[in-house]
Amino acid sequence: MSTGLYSVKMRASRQEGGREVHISGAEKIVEPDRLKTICDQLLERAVRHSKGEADFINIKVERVAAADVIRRDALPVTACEVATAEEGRQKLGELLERSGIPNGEEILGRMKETWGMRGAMLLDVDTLERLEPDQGRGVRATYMDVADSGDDRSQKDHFKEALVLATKVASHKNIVGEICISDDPDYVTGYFASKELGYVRITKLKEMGCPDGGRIFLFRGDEKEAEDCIRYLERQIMLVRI
Ligand code: PML
Repeated sequence: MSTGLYSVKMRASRQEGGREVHISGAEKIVEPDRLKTICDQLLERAVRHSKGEADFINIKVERVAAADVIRRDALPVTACEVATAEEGRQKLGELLERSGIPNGEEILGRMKETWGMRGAMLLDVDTLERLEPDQGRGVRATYMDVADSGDDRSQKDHFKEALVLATKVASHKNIVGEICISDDPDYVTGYFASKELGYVRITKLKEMGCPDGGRIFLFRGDEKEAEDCIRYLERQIMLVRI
């Protein structure tokens, strides 16, 4: 029996007025016998997206050694119902405070720098310095999936994909929290996540129809730890038990 797995990544975009507009992206880690089905499903997702037609679709398949994969339980999930985006933002401020993160208002004000970035901002919570080597791109948390492969994977599941990503991100020792607002105009639920507070869903963080969204990974540590954290976020392979 083969012990290898495959990482499959899909990315779809369109050129608009000389710039690349992101349409859809997803990734999976799959057993060899599911590789073709998953590629078909991701292709299907790329060509039928509410953000319109793609003119560039990339599907990248890489073999990964089973020994390089680590497994973690998902963060515990709680939900916080709010009536307005303003109330949601206040909730984020409270969660930052409860996490011992200073400068909450300033950090929330930095969210707008993430609009349109492919990756996340990696922010030193004490100095408020951005730590990504390429600030236009940000840091991409990648090489992760749900541990159980019996799922129907043909539809995007914002919650499940975000929980997997948040679990991987929060598992690094120097990450003290994460803030996420979806960039999907039809999806207003976002979250705060950390080792201590788990994954806290906030039901409204923006107005319906608004395309602005992004992520900030909140970091505390030194320069060498920042390098290790970026390597971990971008390269470590993780399967998350949900
Ligand atoms: C995204 O669009 O990628 C972010 C999804 C956030 C999911 C929030 C949730 O439903 O818990």
